[in-house]
Parts: sequence; structure tokens; C-alpha cells
Amino acid sequence: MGQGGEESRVIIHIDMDAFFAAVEQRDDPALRGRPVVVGGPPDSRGVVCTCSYEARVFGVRSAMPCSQAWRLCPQAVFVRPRFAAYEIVSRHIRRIFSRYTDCIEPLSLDEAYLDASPGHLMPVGRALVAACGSRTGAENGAPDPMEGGRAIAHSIRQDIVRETGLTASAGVAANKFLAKLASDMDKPDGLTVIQPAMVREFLATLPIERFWGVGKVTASRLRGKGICDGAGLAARSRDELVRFFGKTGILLWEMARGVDERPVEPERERKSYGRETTFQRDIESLEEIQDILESLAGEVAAGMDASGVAGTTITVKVRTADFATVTRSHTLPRPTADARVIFHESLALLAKTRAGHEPLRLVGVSVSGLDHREQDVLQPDLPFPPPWRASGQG
Ligand code: TTP
Ligand code: MG
Repeated sequence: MGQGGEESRVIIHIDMDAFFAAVEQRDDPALRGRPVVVGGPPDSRGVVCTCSYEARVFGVRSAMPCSQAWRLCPQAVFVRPRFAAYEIVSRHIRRIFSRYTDCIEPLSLDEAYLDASPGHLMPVGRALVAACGSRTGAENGAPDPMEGGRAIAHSIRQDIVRETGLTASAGVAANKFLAKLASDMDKPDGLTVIQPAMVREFLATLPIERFWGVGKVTASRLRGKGICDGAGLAARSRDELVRFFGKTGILLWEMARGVDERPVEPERERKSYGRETTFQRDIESLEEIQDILESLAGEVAAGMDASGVAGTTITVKVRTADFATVTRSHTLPRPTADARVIFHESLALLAKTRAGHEPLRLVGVSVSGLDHREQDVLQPDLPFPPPWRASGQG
């Protein structure tokens, strides 16, 4: 694992701002400028998918019970998610990315890594980088790689606003870990570039929870050893970190030095459609889990419907309070994208897990074994019909 080549990569992380809530505000002018909570009804057992930045001021957050969101912000407008609308935007932004680079790794509906290193750029991307080089007076037309990345990220953000009426934040850096941190630094509607020379200083004060792969368990073990931030991590030897954390120790040691060699892994073809929810508090009631599963099944079906796909294998995933994860699958004779069928099968699979017998912290459902035949027919092309323009204020 050499460190060579780290500085020559240019990775962009793009993340849409308050994604579901922003789509709702775009499509319904009455919601603009107001606290909007996307999820279940305020008096339901549902959870918050996301909320607008106006609602975040009151402390409302993703995965919070809706009842709590209501208490924090009684004036919020609660809206049900419309997954089909989000899928359409998601596909649109992926098409925008593909104008610039051939190496795109979608992480979720609203987030992706792009490799914008010279070898991956499409002609539009190469032209932007070249123009950036001549503007900055670089010798031999070889501009600062990060400035090339900034120009591409800037242009992508402009395309997204113009064509979808929504804003995205972007981060540009030499690897995935840093690019993702960067996109979060100036949210919403921000663009942050982390130059290689800034990395050490930037990481020194970064809390260890923000390092890639550090969950609650690793974080509390690190803190137990007095390691609270990047500087604390960088002060430990590789051997010591490996002794405490095994393979994760190597990653931690590298990340503390700004090294992350994970490649951007393009998705050849989507293999499954799934939704899962981590609860803020563990849930033991079977009825409650079943309710959540029903809405997840509806969300999965809506996403599949918008993409014109159907699938044969239904999988339910549950994670118990002690972090044990179990999946149960069943394959149907024919592909389906029907919410009722997906829910019905999920219930049978749920019965084969510990749900209802012990507290769960996560439940999820997915459909795989996809049949993509209709997909192309259903792709609307540019520009997206602009309902957000009709009402003046944007
Ligand atoms: P995020 O990118 O985590 O959040 P966001 O886009 O709403 O806000 P931010 O500006 O901070 O990026 O997630 C993207 C979408 O995924 C979000 O709009 C709703 C959905 N989602 C859930 O349904 N449940 C969740 O727990 C989270 C975190 C997200
Ligand atoms: Mg987002």
C-alpha cells in the first residue's frame, strides 16, 4: 500500500441539500421558506426522513420520531415522501455527472463520488480543466489538479440548479474520505476544496467520530484511550493502532495522515432497490416494526416504479440492539414492483427474525433480481418540467 498517487487523484463528492424536503419545496411554492418535515404524520409512530433547513433551526433531524419533531417545531408542515419524484431527480443528477466523468459511484439517491482525475474526464470536463490551467497561468497547461476539480464541481452545481431547480453541495479533495468531509463543510449550497497542503492541519482538530468507518463503538474505544481527534490519532504508532483495532487500525493510521486509497467504484448496473431505517431508540413492538416495514415497502415500490424496474427477490434485514444483523430472503416466481406484494412477502420474512421478541435498532427491505427492460423507456429527458419556475420566487 504505497502512498504514491494520492495527490494526483481528484475526487469530488456531491450531496444534494435537504434532498427530499428541497424537492417538496420546489414542487409546492407554499412550502418555500417554511419548516418542512418529510416523513410520517406528526402524531404517528413514523420517523423523519429529512427536513428543510428552516426546520433544522428548531433541532429537527433525520431519523427522529415525528412526534418529537412536532414538539420541537409545531408550526412545521409535515409532508409524506414521494419517492418517485426523488428517483427522477436522482437519475437526472447522475446524467449530469456523466457529462464530466466516466467514473461515478452513487452512494444513495442524493449523493455520489466522482473521480475527476484526468484519465476519467469526458471532453467537457477536460475542457474545463484546460481553461482553468490557462487562466491560472500554469506552465505547460498543467493546472493545479484541485483547481481543475473545483471548476468541474462548480459547473456540475450550476447544471443541477439550472436543470432541476435544486441545490447541491460539493467537496473536492485527493480522496473519498476528505471529499466527503469537504462537501459537508459549507452546506447548504457550498463548494469546498481541501488542498493537499491543508490536510494535516484540517485533520488535527477533527473529532474522531468524523473519520470514515468510525461508528459509536470504535469512537468510544478510541476516546477511552484518550484519542479524541486527528492529532491524537496521528500521535499513535501504526503498530499500536493495529494492536487495538486490527485492520481498522491501519485505516485509522492512514486517514490520520490524509491517506485513503479506496477507489471510486462505478456501479455497472443497479442491483437492488432498498430502504432501511435506523431507529433513534430500539423498538420491540412487532406492530410498530410492521408499520415501519409497510412504509419502507411502499417507498421501495415507488422508487422501482419511477425507474420502470421489477424484481424477484425480497430481502428483509433486521439489526438487534446488540448490533447482530440478520437477513431473510425469498424469491418469487415472477418479478414485482407492487408495494402490497413486497409488504406481504416482507411480513412473512420478518416472522423468521427476532422482531417482536427483542428490541431492534434497524429494519430494512430490498428487492433484487431486477428486470431492467423497461428502464430506458421511462427516462424523461432534459430539461426537467419546471414547476418551480412558474411561481416567481426561486
Ligand atoms: P442526506 O444527504 O443525509 O440528508 P439531506 O439531503 O436531507 O440533507 P443534507 O443537506 O444534510 O445533505 O440524505 C439524503 C436523503 O435521504 C434525505 O433527503 C432523506 C433520505 N434519508 C432518509 O430517508 N432517512 C435518513 O435517516 C436519512 C439520513 C436520509
Ligand atoms: Mg443530502
